[in-house]
Amino acid sequence: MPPHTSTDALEEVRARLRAARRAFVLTGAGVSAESGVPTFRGGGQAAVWKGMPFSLISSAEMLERDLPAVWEWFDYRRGVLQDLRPNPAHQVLAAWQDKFDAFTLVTQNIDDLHARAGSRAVLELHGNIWRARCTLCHARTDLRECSNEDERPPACRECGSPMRPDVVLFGEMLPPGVFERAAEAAARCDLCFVIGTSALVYPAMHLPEIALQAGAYTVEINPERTPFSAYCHAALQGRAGEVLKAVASDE
Ligand code: BJW
Ligand code: ZN
Repeated sequence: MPPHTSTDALEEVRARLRAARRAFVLTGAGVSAESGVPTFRGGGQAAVWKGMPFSLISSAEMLERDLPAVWEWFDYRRGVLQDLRPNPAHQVLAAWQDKFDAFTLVTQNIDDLHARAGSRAVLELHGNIWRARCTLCHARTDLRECSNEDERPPACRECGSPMRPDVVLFGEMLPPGVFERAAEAAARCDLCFVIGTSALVYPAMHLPEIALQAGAYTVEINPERTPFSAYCHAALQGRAGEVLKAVASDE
């Protein structure tokens, strides 16, 4: 059993999982932590790159001010990601997709690890680090087909304008339709998991609020307490991979 998770809480969540028909999962950076992906926050620390807090380097303001610096930050992170693999948390969630009448996996992560674990139709709220998009015509490119030595910013193949990482920075709108589809699923679920997120960033955190309001049983999995812990029905304290394996172990 993961540390700080009582047998009663675990049994209750297992029973809810067996009975659920429509499950909804929101994940954050903590779900990829056991793969070796650094989180943004947690443990009292916030990520910093070249002296800049990530809330600045990952912001719409920085994109306007210094697009090459934004590219450097995302090139660095793709370099970190390229050797990393999905972990048991991604694998348990991929196995759940065929277990319910409806299953919706929504992630704030841009690392593609859910898809690489086999999850289909993942709703990516904050985009994907492996794609670029044109700042003018919005054409998209798969960066796996380009090298980090290509020009920065890359030029759009359609119109020649500078491309940017296809991710949602602070102060930017989410991709059209994605939040709406996620919100619809949240409003219709009977079981909601919120895994590995500091529960600070909106509108993502509206989703479990919608699920709660709709009467869903709501479970948080995180080694630390978050602002959401007080509102959910069960807060399972521990690492996502370990806790999810324990939750899923009697299936
Ligand atoms: C483990 C673990 C293990 C560790 N197992 N767990 C309402 C109120 C106030 C502000 C706002 C509001 N609504 C909107 C805003 C502004 C802003 C916002 O939310 N700010 C708050 C921080 C205050 N939101 C936006 O700007 C959003 N856009 C928007 O609202 O558009 C409308 C608008 C437009 C113009 C003006 C105004 C409004 C967009 C948000 C986009 C977020 N983008 C980022 C960067 C993406 C690109 C990049 O990667 O660089 O997305 S920020 C960053 O935070 C990233 C993440 O997806 C996101 C969430 O972080 P997450 O996943 O929760 O990670 P951490 O690191 O915070 O937490 C990790 C957790 O894991 C910790 O709790 C650990 O304990 C835990 N953990 N190991 C399980 N093994
Ligand atoms: Zn273009």
